[in-house]
Amino acid sequence: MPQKPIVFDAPTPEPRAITVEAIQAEILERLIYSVGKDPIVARPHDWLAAAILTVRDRVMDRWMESSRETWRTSNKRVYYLSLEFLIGRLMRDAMSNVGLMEPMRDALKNLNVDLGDLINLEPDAALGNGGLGRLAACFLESMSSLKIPAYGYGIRYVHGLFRQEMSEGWQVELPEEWLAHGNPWEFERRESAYEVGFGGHVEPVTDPDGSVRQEWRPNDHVLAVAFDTPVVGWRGARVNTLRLWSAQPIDPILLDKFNSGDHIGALEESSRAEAITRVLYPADTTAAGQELRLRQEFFFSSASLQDIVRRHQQQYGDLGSLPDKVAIQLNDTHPAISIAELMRILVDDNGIKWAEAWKLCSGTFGYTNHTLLPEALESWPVALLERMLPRHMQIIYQINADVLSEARQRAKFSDAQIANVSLIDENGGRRVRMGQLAFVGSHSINGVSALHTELMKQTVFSDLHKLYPDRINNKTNGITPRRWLMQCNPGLTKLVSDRIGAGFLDDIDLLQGLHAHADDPIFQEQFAAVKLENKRKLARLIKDRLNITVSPDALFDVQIKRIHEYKRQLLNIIQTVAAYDEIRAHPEREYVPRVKIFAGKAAPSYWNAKLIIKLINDVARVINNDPAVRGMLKVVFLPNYNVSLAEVIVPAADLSEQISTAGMEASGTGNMKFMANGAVTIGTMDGANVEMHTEVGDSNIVIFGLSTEEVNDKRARSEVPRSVIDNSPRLKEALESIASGVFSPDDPNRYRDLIGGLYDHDWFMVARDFDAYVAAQAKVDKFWSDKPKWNAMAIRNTASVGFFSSDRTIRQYAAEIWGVPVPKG
Ligand code: GPQ
Repeated sequence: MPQKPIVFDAPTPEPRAITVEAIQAEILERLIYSVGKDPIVARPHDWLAAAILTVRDRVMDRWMESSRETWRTSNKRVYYLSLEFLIGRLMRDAMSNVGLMEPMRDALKNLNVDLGDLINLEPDAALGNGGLGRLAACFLESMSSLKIPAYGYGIRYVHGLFRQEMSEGWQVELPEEWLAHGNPWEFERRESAYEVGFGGHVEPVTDPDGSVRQEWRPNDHVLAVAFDTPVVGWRGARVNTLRLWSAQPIDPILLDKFNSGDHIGALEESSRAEAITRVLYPADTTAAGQELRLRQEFFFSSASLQDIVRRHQQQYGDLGSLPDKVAIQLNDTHPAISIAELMRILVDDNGIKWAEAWKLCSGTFGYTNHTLLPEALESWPVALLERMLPRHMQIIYQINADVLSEARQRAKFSDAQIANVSLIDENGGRRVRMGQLAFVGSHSINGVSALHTELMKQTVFSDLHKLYPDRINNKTNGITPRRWLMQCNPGLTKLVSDRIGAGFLDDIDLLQGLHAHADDPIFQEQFAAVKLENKRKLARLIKDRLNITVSPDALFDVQIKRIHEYKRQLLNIIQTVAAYDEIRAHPEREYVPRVKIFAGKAAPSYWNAKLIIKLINDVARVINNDPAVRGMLKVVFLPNYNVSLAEVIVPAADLSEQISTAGMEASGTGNMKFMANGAVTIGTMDGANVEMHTEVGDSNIVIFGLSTEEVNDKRARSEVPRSVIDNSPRLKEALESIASGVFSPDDPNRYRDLIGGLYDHDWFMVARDFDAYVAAQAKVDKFWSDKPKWNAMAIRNTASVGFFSSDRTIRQYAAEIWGVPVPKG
């Protein structure tokens, strides 16, 4: 039954005036009437809550107006489904985007509260692991800034990504408690709750007209309750909604059990349901493979689709117009089960014919692939799916039958090709491949950088690409310049505005205007002075947290990201050891003083990644305490890397390490953040580094190492790298010192196997790229020693970053995948 359409003709309220007095009064009002605290006794967290509520109030009008407009104009909506949203803090972002920074600062000052302190008190919303989740957050902000009607759908994890602490240089994981003081940003929507089913069986049902349809009868239900957070665009252009689902029991307490004295059993259902949204899986680019993870995936997919379909029917009354009014983007395969769920809703619940439903479905979905790493490609045992989602398994079989018959008949595929495109992997236990499901159920499949998209066509999806040659397309990633330039680097923002005008705040491509000033000595000095100030701030943070003194005049050489063998923190730390050996061997030579800065989390079950963290800390201890180094080299590992820490480190970096094995980093987005803030990149021809090289020009980036083809070639010939090591005395010496326990006297064998792996197979080409990396670092030293040259390079990086704005990326998604207009201005 179509519901009654909503008519929005209420007048839009006039925006309230932004004056310090008004805001001050609002903060006090919020403190007293919403937080319930007397200003005399209010604690910092009370002020934070009052401040957030004040800012939130100020975006409400825009929020409501935004959604009214979409109902009124019948514009197409975009739904971004993602298991991760790595948002970080929201207050500064929201204040800055609606122009409240200064009035809030002054109003709080009048109340004897420091805005900066409050900003730093806000916990990070760390509902993601790394690049994939942070991309989702940048995209949401850009969609609001570009006035695209959009919703983010995800999970409201009670515990986001774990907190990392160090115990004698080892990573220790502790639960993260971002909700400990409540979350003033969110609105709980009890009225937007949906039942999500699991398990049970499928029954054929005969309708009054004699037709037979399948009906899923789950035997287990949980409630998905919506929590909404406003996402404010630049200058308040639009306010979209991030809707996160929380799992709750249908019956919070089983009274029968309780009354019979089984008090624990009475709560069983409750804890089973709540387990679904309790914690974020901490593995990045590795499929979790556990049943609870599949429950998470289906839970949020089903709730989101029920919500989308309800909203669509309420406005349009039928589902035939779904692809015209709805675009659903799948952020990797984590929500890919949505394809089967939408088919179930269309065919079983709404009686739409299979072929018609399939058209609606693939017209609605788009799928973004974020990695080619085989361990990340999700697949689920058929037996598990049959048990947890029996109807979906039938639907997947039906889809597969259609695809395979098309492959045989139209494309005349061989058996090997059929095996490649099949949704069922028949090797070693039957499994459903979520990448294949996402591909066939979508009209667009995109990669996240030019190289990655090409490799997708050649590798995982080569045969699907032959079958559907116009589906794969590229959308190179981007970052929001609001958070990653304007907010995190106010000094640079002001300098650039003073020089080329403030137009770049609204049109990032105007940064190109900086090229004309790149060689101006005065501008260079000012640019360097801003960098120095940011480095001082970081140096203070390093002193506070680690009690290590670093000189802001040294070159800050930074590698911050998840710890992974393919990202090659190991290459960086081995080169650090080689530099240390050289300083000790040749005390008479001159060196460029460097601070090697590392930060990043390892997946708790990823042993080698955790060992690499320990190695960095072991090397740091030895180097930082060796008087022979005379401050030429310092090594710093900053614990608990997160968005807020990145916002301090990135503006302070001179050198950005983007040194993944070619062909393995789908895009990278940290690389873009550093570029925006005037760091020079040392990197391989991998991911979006390739496009950065094009944008900034060969002379303003330091590229080294094997190409993707060379890597593949060496792997195919499975040659052993031993001779490479034997021919590089520097590498040999560094490896032998690490392997023999120079940095781990308490456990001399600690790194034997880690280093031994480089001799045996060296899958990630650490040994084979080593000499090229050392040569590239020597080039960096040379450029750094020529200050005008370095400054010009740094300025040209900022000047060239426009292409890497997520506004550009989102415009391309809008035009080429979603078919939604982006209003001008
Ligand atoms: N990425 Cl599959 C993640 O952060 N997590 C994941 O689970 C997968 C990919 C990253 C990828 O490694 C980076 O190269 C990309 O820049 C990033 O996604 C965003 O596309």
